[in-house]
Amino acid sequence: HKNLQLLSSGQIELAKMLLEMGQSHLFEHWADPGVDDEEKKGFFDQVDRLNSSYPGGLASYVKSARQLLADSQAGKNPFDGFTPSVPKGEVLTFGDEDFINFEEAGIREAQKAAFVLVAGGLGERLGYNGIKVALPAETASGTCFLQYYIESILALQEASCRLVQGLSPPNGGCQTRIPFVIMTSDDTHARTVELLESNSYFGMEPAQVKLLKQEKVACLDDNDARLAVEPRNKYRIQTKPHGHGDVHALLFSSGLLKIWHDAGLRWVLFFQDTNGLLFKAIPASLGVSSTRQYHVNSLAVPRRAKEAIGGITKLTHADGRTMVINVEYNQLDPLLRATGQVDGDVNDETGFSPFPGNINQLILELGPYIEELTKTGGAIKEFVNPKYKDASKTSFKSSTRLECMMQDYPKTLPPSARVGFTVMDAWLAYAPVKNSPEDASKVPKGNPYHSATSGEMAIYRANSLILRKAGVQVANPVQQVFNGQEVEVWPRITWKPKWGPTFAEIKRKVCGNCIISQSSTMVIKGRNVFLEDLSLDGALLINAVEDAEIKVRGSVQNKGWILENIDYKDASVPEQLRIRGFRINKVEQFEKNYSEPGKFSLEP
Ligand code: UGB
Repeated sequence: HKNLQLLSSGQIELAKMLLEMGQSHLFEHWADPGVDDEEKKGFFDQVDRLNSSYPGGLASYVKSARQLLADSQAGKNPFDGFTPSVPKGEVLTFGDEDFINFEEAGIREAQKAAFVLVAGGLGERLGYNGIKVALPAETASGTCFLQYYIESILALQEASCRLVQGLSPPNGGCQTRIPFVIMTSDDTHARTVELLESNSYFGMEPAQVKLLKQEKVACLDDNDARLAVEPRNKYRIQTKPHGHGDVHALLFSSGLLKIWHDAGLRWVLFFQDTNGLLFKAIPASLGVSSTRQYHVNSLAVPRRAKEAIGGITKLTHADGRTMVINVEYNQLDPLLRATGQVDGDVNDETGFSPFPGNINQLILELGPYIEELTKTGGAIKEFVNPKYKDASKTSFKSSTRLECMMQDYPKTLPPSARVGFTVMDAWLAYAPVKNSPEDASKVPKGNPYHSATSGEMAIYRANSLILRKAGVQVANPVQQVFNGQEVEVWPRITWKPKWGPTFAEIKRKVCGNCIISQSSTMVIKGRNVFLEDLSLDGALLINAVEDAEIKVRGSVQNKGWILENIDYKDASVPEQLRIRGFRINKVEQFEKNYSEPGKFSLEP
């Protein structure tokens, strides 16, 4: 009360709201007027932000928190009344006729798509200090995740233009610009902007890229949802991330969905920060969305039981309602046990869990999406996960907060919504970089490491297998151990997304009798590079401008590039290399640069 005179009418309203919500403790330690007045102003600025960035405001946040905390304390099962079963979806096999047809359908639709990357998380599990999208997806070409994503979207844009409008970019007059949104947070925003600006947006037009920053939410100290005071500043409320589910409310409030709809777009594709394989799966899954008319399509891969990815599950309620939804990895096992499946989450005779693994890549049809968000404002069903001090569940070890996940979007949809999923081979579609070397080396044998080491090796493996399928003789891998993880080491093959946006396009680029040995490296940075009767045993690098056409044939043999072990504890090595456990020693290579348009023949 002593400080009332300092406050504007807006601030008095906020203060009243806090008091009515039982948050008087927030003011208990305030100094008299004249002391810390700037900090007090800062407090109300923060409350204002927390209030306006949450659908329904802080009052609604506290109300939901009390309910969820009470449910958690009572041990209420969020799936009460539901029985899980294995849902039906589209299962694709890379390279077969269906796959190729779905890819073509997807490329047709790509010009009506917008992409949304959720990149607000810091990735504490990985133990890396930078933003994850700045990490190299692989170190043979040194392409970071953000560059890979942007170049992949540009490749789709170009392929779609070519297929639908018969235009041949880059100078063919293609007007399509696929929008790209990145959700950031205070933890990642400035560094994401810096990465984009210092790299000229990796070739995308800056106006094509929009950043939406998510706000954190208030932390809660107890079951009454008393807001937690920041330990280092008594004039601030402690905050933590609310989860990737924020992306829906942010997109809705930004007005972008309406702009896209008015511009004739039809699809919104959501994806996560570190999956260097993802875009190999995008054309076919977008094709599935349009062919099957899915309002919601989740990408999935076969999942090992207890693997730390959610399971796509059909839930049937006692009252007849059903939904197809992701059940997080820590909930699937107890849910199965509680509904009569005594062994819980176990592999079946195929060696995999019968529940497909959610890789959190969602394709939503824009029209029904806007309709739904108009009702909900983008609010997603939340959950709370307090760490209690003891079994009485009356106090927490540390403050908690409400969280939400983007894949919970279908939870509010009516039963008429068409919710499906698409299962792809894991080698093709999913290789995230989430776990630190220490944690990865403890992953049970047979389960994927999800580390920087496995993420990079998965790219080489996928490219090798794709080329094999296209008719190239690619040698078998060898097993090697890096940072305590045994991985398959295939030839280090990488290419620019524009070289091969689809399998059909890759097949067009290779012909004759091509052979690549296991110790080889091939880095193709160019669009129109054709491999004909190439025999590679060493390192081959081709850098070419977009409209140079190069036919490569004959034999390349040199000492090549060698993988050298490094220890993740060796602080003299840059962190981005240390976390993968190896670096490339570039002993010898055959490198050719083409900076002018034209047709060339390369016969080393
Ligand atoms: N993210 C945000 O943008 N904001 C946030 O507040 C938090 C995260 P994690 P998680 O693919 O294996 C998900 O931490 O949440 C971004 C699925 O829920 O990498 O543990 C963050 O930057 C799970 O079902 O993953 O698990 C990143 O891009 C499973 O599919 C993304 O959200 C799992 O991913 C995911 O954050 C998986």
